[in-house]
Amino acid sequence: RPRVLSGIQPTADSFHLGNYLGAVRQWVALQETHDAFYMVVDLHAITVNPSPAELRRRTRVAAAQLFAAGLDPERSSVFVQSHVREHAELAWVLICQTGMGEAGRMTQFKDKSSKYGEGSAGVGLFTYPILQAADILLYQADQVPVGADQKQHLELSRDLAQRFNNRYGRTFTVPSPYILKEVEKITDLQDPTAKMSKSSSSPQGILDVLEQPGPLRKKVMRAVTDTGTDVVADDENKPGITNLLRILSAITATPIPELEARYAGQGYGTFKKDVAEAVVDAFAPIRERTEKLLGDEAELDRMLAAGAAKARAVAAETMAHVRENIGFLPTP
Ligand code: AQP
Repeated sequence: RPRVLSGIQPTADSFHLGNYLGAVRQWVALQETHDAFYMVVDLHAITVNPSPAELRRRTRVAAAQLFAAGLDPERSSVFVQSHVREHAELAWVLICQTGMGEAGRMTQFKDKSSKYGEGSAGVGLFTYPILQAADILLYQADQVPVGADQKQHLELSRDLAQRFNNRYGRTFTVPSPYILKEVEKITDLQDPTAKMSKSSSSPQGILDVLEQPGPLRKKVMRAVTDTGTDVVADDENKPGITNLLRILSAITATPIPELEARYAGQGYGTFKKDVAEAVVDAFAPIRERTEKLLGDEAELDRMLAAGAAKARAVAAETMAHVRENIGFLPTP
């Protein structure tokens, strides 16, 4: 079976609809056909310096949501990144293979660092994509299911794998992105050209998986739509309606042309109501299961320990090859 790997940051109290449709739902589907590794990337989350209590809480909430969304601990290795020490170790090795200019071209760093003063963004934020390359290469992943915002980082992972293999002999599988065009960028409800994001969307622009039905419905009904009344997909002129069409299409597995035909002549109101109900119906069971899983922390931690043990076995093997190939003496 080909291997698939991906990760999600514990940087909020809930995942949002973009994380769910763009990433987590694919993860659940891929565990049926792939050897699957999925992690909560807490080493990435400390690039923005959360408090220890917040990080602990969010890491467990993130893990619980992954299981609640359908990841099966029998079929997927679900773990917390910091439980596998090799991530940090390989990141250092790869940092030493990366050019400053190459790292400096990453647009996510430019976006995220722009809110800090000149030169004040953390070095961790700068090296974030290199740690991400280590995450992927450690597991010899063939495919990495992500949203469109991760394309450039995946390209760096591929470059680093190829460079290392050329310099030190075949060590890493060169990974490919797995991106579903239809859901690669779910956008902010209030700013439908920007991606829905944990850190930059306003509360009105984001639909959280753990949110109650009332607020979810309200936000969809108040989503920015475009002038006109036709429910048709048109990225240029109707980004708001197009985003809602993509959401309804993905959740209900209905092609967009079929939705356009169904809502022809009905205006935006009925359509938005249906989108709201679809979101509420998709999220409610995940919320309920997440709450249940969080009610037994000891069991959740046991599930994560089992995932970490499976991950560690693979990571240790890759790291042993890296150490040997790069010329480190055998560990005494
Ligand atoms: N709006 C989106 N549409 C489709 N996919 C998305 N993803 C994120 N936003 C969208 C995908 O979700 C996965 C996990 O994301 P992450 O936790 O690594 O963080 P991110 O990509 O940086 O997402 P956020 O919400 O913007 O988080 P913050 O604000 O913490 O940086 C990834 O596969 C991502 O592509």
